[in-house]
Amino acid sequence: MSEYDPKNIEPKWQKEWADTKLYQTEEGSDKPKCYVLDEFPYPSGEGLHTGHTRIYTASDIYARMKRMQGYNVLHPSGWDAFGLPAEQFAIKHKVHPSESVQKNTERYKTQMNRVGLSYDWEREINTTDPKFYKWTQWAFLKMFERGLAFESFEPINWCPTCQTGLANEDLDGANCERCGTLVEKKPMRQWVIRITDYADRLIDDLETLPDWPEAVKEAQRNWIGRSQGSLISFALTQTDADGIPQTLEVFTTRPDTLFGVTYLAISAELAKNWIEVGWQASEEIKMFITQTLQEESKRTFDAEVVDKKGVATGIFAVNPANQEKIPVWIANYVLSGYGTGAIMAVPAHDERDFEFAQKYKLPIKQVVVPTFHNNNEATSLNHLPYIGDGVLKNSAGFDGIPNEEGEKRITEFVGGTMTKQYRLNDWVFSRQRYWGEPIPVVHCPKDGVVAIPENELPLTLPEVDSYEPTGTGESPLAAIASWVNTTCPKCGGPATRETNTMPQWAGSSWYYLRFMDPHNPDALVGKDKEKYWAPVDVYVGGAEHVTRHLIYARFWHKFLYDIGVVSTLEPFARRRGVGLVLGEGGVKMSKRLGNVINPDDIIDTFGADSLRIYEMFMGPFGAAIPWSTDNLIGARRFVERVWKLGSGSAVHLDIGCPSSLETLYHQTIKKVTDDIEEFKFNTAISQLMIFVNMLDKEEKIPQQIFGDFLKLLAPFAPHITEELWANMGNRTSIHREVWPHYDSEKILSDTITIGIQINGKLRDTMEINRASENEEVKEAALKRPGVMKWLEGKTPKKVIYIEGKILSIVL
Ligand code: ANZ
Repeated sequence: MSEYDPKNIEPKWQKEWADTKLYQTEEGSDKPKCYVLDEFPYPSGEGLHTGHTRIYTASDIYARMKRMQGYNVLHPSGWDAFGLPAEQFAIKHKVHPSESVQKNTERYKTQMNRVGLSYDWEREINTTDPKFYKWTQWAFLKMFERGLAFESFEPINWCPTCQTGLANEDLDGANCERCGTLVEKKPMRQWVIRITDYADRLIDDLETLPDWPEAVKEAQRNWIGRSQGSLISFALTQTDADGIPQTLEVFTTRPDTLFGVTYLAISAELAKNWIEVGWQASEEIKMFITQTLQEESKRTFDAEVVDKKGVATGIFAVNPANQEKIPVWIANYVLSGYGTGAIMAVPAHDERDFEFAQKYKLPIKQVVVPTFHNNNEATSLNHLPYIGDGVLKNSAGFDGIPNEEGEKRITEFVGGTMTKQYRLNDWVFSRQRYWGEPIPVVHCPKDGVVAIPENELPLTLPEVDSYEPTGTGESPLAAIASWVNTTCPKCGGPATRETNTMPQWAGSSWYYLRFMDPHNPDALVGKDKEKYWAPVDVYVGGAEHVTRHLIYARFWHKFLYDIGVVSTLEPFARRRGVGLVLGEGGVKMSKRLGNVINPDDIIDTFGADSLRIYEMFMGPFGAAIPWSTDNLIGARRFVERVWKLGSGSAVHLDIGCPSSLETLYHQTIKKVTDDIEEFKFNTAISQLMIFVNMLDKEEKIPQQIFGDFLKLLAPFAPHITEELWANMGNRTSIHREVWPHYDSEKILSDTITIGIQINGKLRDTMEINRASENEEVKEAALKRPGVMKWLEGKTPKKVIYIEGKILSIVL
């Protein structure tokens, strides 16, 4: 029997699989399809990390099982290679981004192959390939045609370090998500996509996704932030003064509290607009505005916590419900980007207004009282602000009605309109940087912004000498006169090209469609192929993409649906999220801490199969888990045991299945199948471990049983299983075998096998009668020699028995 050495096994099979195109997707197959996708990587200079391999191994296991179950599986990968990081890497290392992207993707691909991932590389795509981004540009032009992509001059987030405009999704609180710099608001020309037109559908269609984790759906709902409310107009009194409008409109989610309004408040930005059109504000007011605007980004993100400050304008408004005269204030907690930038303040029923009113001694008028009549009544009546429901009082003809009913009635009474507001902003879609898709429009002095004709796509990114940001708010492309100066497709006169580029989220918003039909020169995706493959059946990725990439991609998909390119309303039927791989001890892995684990090193020392088993066994797939070299060694030992079993003399050809194995055999097939389907890889592996323990005890193992065991293990450890399978005399790959079936009648037996864990590690297994009492099981377990040797005479701290499954001993 030879020693187990993955170096003799793994590269050999990887080459064989590549040479025989074992994982190639079938074209025109009449098998049912299964599209298994993981978020394609951004090929950074650092290479693959263990977080990548955790995701990719999981989707690989799933794809491998599905292939064996008879599905035509699409399991591709590629490169999300445009964007700031690639460009910054290039600037730092003084190479053209296309060169470093090329180098990095090659390294990634080699690494991915060393892990034994079963991608169909015939379908590899790269977002920076003109053949790919032609279709990113094409989709943009379709949006432009329909008025969804437009030029805007609103102030946007500007990162002074990255020297580019950013979307809200690119921020981490008030800071640039990439470099951590506090962003500024900068008015500048930019391209924007009207994603807010899709806000309702992006929320409502989440209901059609039962296989998405509820937490992900909730995060999306919050990000889109839909509020139902009313727009209500207040007449202003000093309308003869310059710059002051006749009426002020507010957005409120609580029109029922209109009789309780004691002041109005406007944002500093709105006040500044009034001054710009002629309002003669006092020096004190101007100072307040300047100060508040300086705190802009802090206010935008911490509106709830910001220290409330304000100044009275001297202007008054009339409450349309009761004709009361109320003052208009400027307040720092009123934001310009939400609603109308003006609020009606109801201190009795809103925390922020309450705090403000107390500070500036403004009246507080209660108009909602709780309806319950219990002991709490007195205290809750006196406790303001009261933000709950109840009945109206001090509200003239509406007194005594439930406040919810008052929302509509009071809005109608004052001639307001019911409406919705969203936290989601339109998508700021231009970057003042080099390494992105050129935006395919020209600026013509006569015809304005004109789309370039479709047959001129792709509009390729020209070579530049200097791709460093200019810092002027212009992209480096602006410096290439020969590229910039062109003719207008409409009038033929001189025109200039748009020099901003698209954000790094553009290509990833639709790339999953291209894998279905990667080489099609005539369409983004062919109709038949889309019909067959869509939607993606399982999409695996990280939590950081829940409110960015996943919202952008869902939006892009819905747009393509509207123009007839795709046939499904949603791109991803099922979403599974991975937990982080932390450094040993539970801290984040980072270069700075020097605790980054490189999968190449692990493969060199332990082999890819052990890495795969370890990363899947480390804990529940969605949980953040610290790296543990001890447990990695445990995974390697398990792989070695399988090797010993398979290359020893126990496996026999012609014997029947001993009854001692039969039940566990069927149970194992069921458990592993169900667990892979549910992404419970850790428990699937522990079942396989239990089975190996059992096999180990047999003098003779029927070949068919051992073969089926190898098939169940094959998705997890594709190399060793292929080797042992071949050693059994098989001439075709185990990865094209049929997945084992279980007999449900044989699963229920009087006896079951449970695992015994000691300090979290599986040390023994035990057969028990299904009907055994829990205490009996614990007692029996502690008397087993295989357990006692670990106890070393000590009494365990805790013995936990999870009925029928596992007994866990804590020392
Ligand atoms: C009066 C009122 C009474 C309000 C009450 C709340 C409670 P969401 O749920 O986030 O949509 N608001 C409106 N525009 C604002 C802005 N630009 N900056 C800061 N606050 C703004 O919140 C909507 C509520 O937030 C609105 O309803 C308004 O205050 C405030 F008992 O109007 B409310």
